[in-house]
Amino acid sequence: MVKQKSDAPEIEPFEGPAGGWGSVRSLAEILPRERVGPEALRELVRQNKPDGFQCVSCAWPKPKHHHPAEFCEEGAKATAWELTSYRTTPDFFQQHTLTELRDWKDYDLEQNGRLTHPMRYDAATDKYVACSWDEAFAEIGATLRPMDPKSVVFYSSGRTSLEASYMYGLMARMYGNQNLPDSSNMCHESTSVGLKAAIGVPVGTTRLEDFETCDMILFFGQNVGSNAPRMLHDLRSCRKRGVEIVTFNPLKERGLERFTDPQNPIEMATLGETNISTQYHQVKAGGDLAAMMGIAKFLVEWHDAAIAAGQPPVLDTTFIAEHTHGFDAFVASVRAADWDAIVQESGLPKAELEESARLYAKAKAVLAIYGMGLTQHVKGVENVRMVVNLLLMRGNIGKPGAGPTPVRGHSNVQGQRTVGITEKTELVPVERLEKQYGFTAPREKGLNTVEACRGVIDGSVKAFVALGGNFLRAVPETEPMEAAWTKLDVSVQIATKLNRNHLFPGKVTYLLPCLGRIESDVQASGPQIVTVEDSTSCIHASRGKAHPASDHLLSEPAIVGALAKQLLPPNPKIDWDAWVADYALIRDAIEETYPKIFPDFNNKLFKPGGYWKGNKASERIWLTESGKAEFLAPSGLCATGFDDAEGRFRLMTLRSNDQFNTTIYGYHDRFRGVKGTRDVLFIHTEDMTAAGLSDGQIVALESDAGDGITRRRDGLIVTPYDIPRGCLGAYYPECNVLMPVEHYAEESFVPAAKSVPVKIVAG
Ligand SMILES: Nc1nc2c(c(=O)[nH]1)N[C@H]1C(S)=C(S)[C@@H](COP(=O)(O)OP(=O)(O)OC[C@H]3O[C@@H](n4cnc5c(=O)[nH]c(N)nc54)[C@H](O)[C@@H]3O)O[C@H]1N2
Ligand SMILES: Nc1nc2c(c(=O)[nH]1)N[C@H]1C(S)=C(S)[C@@H](COP(=O)(O)OP(=O)(O)OC[C@H]3O[C@@H](n4cnc5c(=O)[nH]c(N)nc54)[C@H](O)[C@@H]3O)O[C@H]1N2
Ligand SMILES: [Mo]
Repeated sequence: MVKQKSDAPEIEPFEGPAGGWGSVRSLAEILPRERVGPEALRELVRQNKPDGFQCVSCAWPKPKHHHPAEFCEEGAKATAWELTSYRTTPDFFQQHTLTELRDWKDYDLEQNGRLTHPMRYDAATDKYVACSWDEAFAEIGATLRPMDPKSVVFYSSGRTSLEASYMYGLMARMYGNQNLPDSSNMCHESTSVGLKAAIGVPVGTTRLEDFETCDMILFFGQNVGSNAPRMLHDLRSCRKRGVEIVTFNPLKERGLERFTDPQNPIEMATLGETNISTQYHQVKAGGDLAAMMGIAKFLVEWHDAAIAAGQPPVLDTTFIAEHTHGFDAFVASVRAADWDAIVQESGLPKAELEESARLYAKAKAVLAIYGMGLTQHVKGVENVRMVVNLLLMRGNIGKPGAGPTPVRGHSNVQGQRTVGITEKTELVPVERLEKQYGFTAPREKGLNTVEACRGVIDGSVKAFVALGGNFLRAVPETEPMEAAWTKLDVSVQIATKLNRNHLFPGKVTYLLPCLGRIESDVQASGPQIVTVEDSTSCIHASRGKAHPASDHLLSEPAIVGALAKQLLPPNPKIDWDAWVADYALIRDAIEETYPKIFPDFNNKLFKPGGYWKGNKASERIWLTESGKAEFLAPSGLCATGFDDAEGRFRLMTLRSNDQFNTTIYGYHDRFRGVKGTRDVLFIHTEDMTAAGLSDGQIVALESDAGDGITRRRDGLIVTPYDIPRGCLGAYYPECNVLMPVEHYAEESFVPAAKSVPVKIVAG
């Protein structure tokens, strides 16, 4: 593979819709880009179907009645990325030192292709060298066994199956810790914390069917066209029924504006398109608390007036009385909120908030869909709680067509939590595990992602095992983290492709290549399936059929099983080899640990649309402390957690439509009109002029967190854009270098990636 350069940058507005011919053309570029064979096309047809494999991209649910092609442009990219014909072989590693590879871009590292052999880092030559699996497991085991379990971290990224995740969490607990941070700690943990406290379940309450019965959608901070494009079909059907879609997003995201269904020949031929949002409010980054407070304030005012005039109530007083707690304190805070402050903090005129409140006041069933625009703020948990407040005011939880609908990220990130990947003791059935496996499980809370970062930096974390992901690149504080990584005693990375995390070795370092979910996984008992849970709590089987990228790959369950055998003394109650030989036995074990969630697990795997694990809040059973759904008054109106100051901007770190998290598929962000570069800085024209900058000028950003630490990102192209004043946009992960590790959401510890305090400096 020749290292590729990005093209000459070009930035101009994109006029087309989401989907449409643009996505077809994009597909026509992707498949050749990865030089995939005919097998990839065969696999695309099996994608997201009941006997096929579950897409390795996002967690959006798969419908019961699927389309002929049940994949989107992004799903196709993810499939092609995994089935690429490029390979990163021992020969490649012979030719490049890690020092040299650290100059490569994320794109070039992954584009180099699938890892083929287990590799050990050799400090003398600064290269990875091929080794045998036995050698790898033996040395990792010998190094980790005598270590203090508290100094070892077991990270996982949300793609890993339920089976591998269950084994991994169990292995960590038997080894002696709950240091199980996962990608969800950087993502929807604000949801898990906020919803659990408010309505007693850590997940959304809705399912795909609810899109058929809602009459309004509130849509906050999720970029559907790039990050969950299959949802566009559901939104389009909603629009055809006249459902109002009211969107809050600082940026005009194309998928939230217009969509042409690539699977609809008439729409494609006539260049027809569906308008998605019926109202679009360009709220300031961090301004949603204020915007929602404005809507709540209108509702309360209209309710008071209606009652005074003897008209029907605007608030659902019956529901509130029967099902909720904390209403009076919440309403007092709504009454006390000041309109000028609401307008100032949201960045939205009062009339716009009134328009959305009008629709909300008359809607009968409302879905509130949201993503990282709410969760990745210092007040991310309060954002989630405020969504719940709004829904509760009109009884919009626990009835058809209504409820909170967080859009999860990785394809099994929600499922990992379900089967024990968590640092929190209260989220695992510890006693059941102890009985099932005859050991004493740790009770001390483990490390989440932010705490793991602190531990790496201060040296208290001495070993790091990663089941997938690209931790170093995904977390804040890039430079100190990279420097500290090389002081680790052990770094074990289980991965499919080479990424930047792999280029920072510890003293003992292994890179272990695994099968991807699309590939055929044959064990002693025959071909295996794995399972995943989608964003709506539906569990699906996934059967990989593609030929593995190399004969030397092991599956994730096989790698975890082999590590467990090394780390733990023999235990008559667990036969790791038998589990690896037949994953149905792992599912039996999962069923034994979680009998209510997985009854008869092995017999329900292929249900079209998945099988639903149930959700008490959707039945209006509230598993909260008070036994009711909880209102909570927010502590303020601004979610950023820092004060505004002269020259200080709120930086949103964004995904393009040509990346999956730290995996960069290419340098085009079609919907935002950016071509050939990721080094852009989106800025309002007036902010640009006020700062004396010009279009196309190269500048740098510096952290303005007031903690005395210099963090800097150079080489950004000033790009005037339709973005609220005082806010900036630039791409993740390149801008993580600007994020302080201590800038995270209160309670959930999610890094606050959507409002990073920065200032613009000369480039
Ligand atoms: N193709 C593709 N699919 C993906 C991913 C990917 O990288 N590529 N990543 C996966 C993962 S792990 C996740 S978590 C999801 C992420 O999917 P999203 O939740 O869509 O996350 P982001 O792309 O970070 O963008 C969030 C949106 O929030 C808006 N926003 C930023 N700040 C604010 C704010 O303060 N208020 C409001 N209302 N909006 C705001 C941004 O303009 C942007 O449109 O997607 C998953 N799916
Ligand atoms: N600034 C900023 N930072 C962010 C975010 C943001 O919006 N802004 N978003 C955050 C979010 S929501 C998330 S979820 C995290 C993502 O953090 P991670 O989940 O850690 O990162 P990914 O980029 O998804 O991981 C990509 C790597 O996973 C490996 N991989 C791919 N498939 C497989 C597989 O099947 N098995 C194994 N073992 N490995 C595999 C490949 O080697 C690939 O290089 O980043 C977070 N960081
Ligand atoms: Mo995520």
